[in-house]
Amino acid sequence: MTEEKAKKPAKAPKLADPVASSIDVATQQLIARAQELGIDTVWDRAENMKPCAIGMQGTCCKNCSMGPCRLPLPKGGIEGEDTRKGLCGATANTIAARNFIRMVAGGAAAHSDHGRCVAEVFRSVARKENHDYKIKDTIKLKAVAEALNVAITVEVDGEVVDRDIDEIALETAEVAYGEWGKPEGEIIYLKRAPEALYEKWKKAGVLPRNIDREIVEIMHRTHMGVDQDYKNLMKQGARASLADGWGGSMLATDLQDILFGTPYPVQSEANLGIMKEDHVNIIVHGHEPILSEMIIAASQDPEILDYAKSKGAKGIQLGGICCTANEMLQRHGVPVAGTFLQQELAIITGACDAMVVDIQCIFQNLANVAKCFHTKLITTHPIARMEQNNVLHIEFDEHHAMDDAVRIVKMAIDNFENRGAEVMIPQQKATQVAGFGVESILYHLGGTFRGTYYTLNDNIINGRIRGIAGVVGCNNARTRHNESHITIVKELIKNDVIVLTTGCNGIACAMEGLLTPEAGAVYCGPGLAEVCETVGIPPVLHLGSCVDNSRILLAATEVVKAGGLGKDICDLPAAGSAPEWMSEKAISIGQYFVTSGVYTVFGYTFPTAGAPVFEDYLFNEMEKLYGGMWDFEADPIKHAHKMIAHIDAKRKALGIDKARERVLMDMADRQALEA
Ligand code: BF8
Repeated sequence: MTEEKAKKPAKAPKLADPVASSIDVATQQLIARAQELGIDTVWDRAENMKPCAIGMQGTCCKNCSMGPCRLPLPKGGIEGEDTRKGLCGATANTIAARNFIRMVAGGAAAHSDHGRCVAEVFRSVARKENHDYKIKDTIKLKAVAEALNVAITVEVDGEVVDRDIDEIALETAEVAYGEWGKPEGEIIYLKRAPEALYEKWKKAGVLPRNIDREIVEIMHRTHMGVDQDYKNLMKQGARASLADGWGGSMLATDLQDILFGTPYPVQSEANLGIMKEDHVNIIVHGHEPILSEMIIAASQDPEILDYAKSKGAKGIQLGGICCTANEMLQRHGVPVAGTFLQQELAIITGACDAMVVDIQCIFQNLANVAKCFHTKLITTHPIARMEQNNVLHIEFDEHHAMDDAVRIVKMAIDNFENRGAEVMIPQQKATQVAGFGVESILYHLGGTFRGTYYTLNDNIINGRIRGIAGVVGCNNARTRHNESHITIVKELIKNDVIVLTTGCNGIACAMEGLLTPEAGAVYCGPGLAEVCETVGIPPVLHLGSCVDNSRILLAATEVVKAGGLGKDICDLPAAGSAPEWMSEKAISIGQYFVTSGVYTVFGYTFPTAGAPVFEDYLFNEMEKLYGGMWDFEADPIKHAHKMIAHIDAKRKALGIDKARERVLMDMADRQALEA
């Protein structure tokens, strides 16, 4: 290299175009604001670092130090035999399958370890070792106990009486906790699935034994020189995904509902405009409601509120980011500050007095952004710390949870007076109704007297509702923020497909105003609009955080049980989607949807494109085993229409594709349809 070349000044980093980065005006404004202040955000970094093409194709193996072995797909594809192989001889299929199921393991581990923490808190409450948390929902406790084969009644002197609730809680806690590592048997909740589906899993040999074992086995099988058959690798991927969806995630949801209350519809708001200039703003970010529940309680304490007022604030404004947002929203109506991609922006408002984080989806760059403002960035979880020295760590311990929460909230209040002049809170926020779940859908669509899913099924059979879509998942800085989420959801509801949402899709829909009953008349086809108006529900039902995708599995099971739409989840006119996915958790969720019989389409990119044979196995062959399969479509309109085409094919198979006279069906009518 010549001296002249070596001295060439480094190029200034490129800046993202705010309008091209997001469809949301508040987000655009704050990206521009960050650029004015010389602070980089995820969108700027995405401009300056392109992803590795071979990694994106799923065919880079770095599982041993002879590699990384990189097997890119040749331009124009493979002609004839695929002779690509790594140093050990691993084929593109083996490498892509290993990488894919390692993503399943990562996602399943994240959800399930979250579930384990909740199970530990629940157990400490049941053992009466903990006084800050209490059991809030004893009805749910009894339902969960029964699902875990724990008796809720007992015979006394020949008479069956209710069992003591503390005893039920204790036994439920022990049984639930055992699901992570019991030495024998299978995950108990698998029996909650439709019988036909359980039998399919049994036949395929994928019934998970316990949660931890299936994740560990993925790490073993994908170690250098172990499993070298992509079909066999995927068998374990399917098994571990079930351990997540019907195991760790479902237990997380259930135990959270028992401890903190089962969600019912609540009205709230969404987007960065929920922050208030004259209030202490505390943004809680992450996933486990164990932290956020206590922060909510502390910030509502009259003494703490007086303390905030004594420091010149009018009150305390809590807001959530990511799935913590969804947890606080669905049980308390706490407004949502933003999606995964908006986390840096909450600090860039200059009005965030504390950002409190626990686990998952947290950018390390928050620490760098916080350095530019007065914001206290507080990590709280022993497994999720940051190296930067401006980050405070207050370890949240369930045994003195309230004390920890009070300390954190007071720290935010004390920081209120340190705000600089650079406050810029965007105006944008939208009204939303969230907090739906298996139980509330039962009530809303079934009514007080018909508390079942029959009415929903009748409306599907009649054709008012064409089908059901589960649209979930992340944002991704490689695609325009929220654009695919919103385009796909609007296209679905326009075509009378009711949408169940969770995670960052739920937040995106809230920001767009799709989570209001009024959205029915504005965006829906005539059938769905009529249902929304009659029942008073939004066309997009927000079911919570990403672990709450388990609610979608159980809602689908309830639809099967109500009759008239087949005997298995794969018979339903239903489809799944993650338009802007980025996380390993999304792959695990997608896989347990597929293994449970759901046609599941991912947007942006698919991590197996470099191994067409393996990809074909996921996209086509898997359906023969489980009734569900993967698909990929980056274009949001085509993506929605692939889902609608699948829904229509299922309607045809059920014989409900022809326009019918709209009659309320009774059981005999439904049975006749099934025959
Ligand atoms: O678990 S949707 S970006 S926040 S991973 Fe993360 Fe994705 Fe958002 Fe919740 Ni889920």
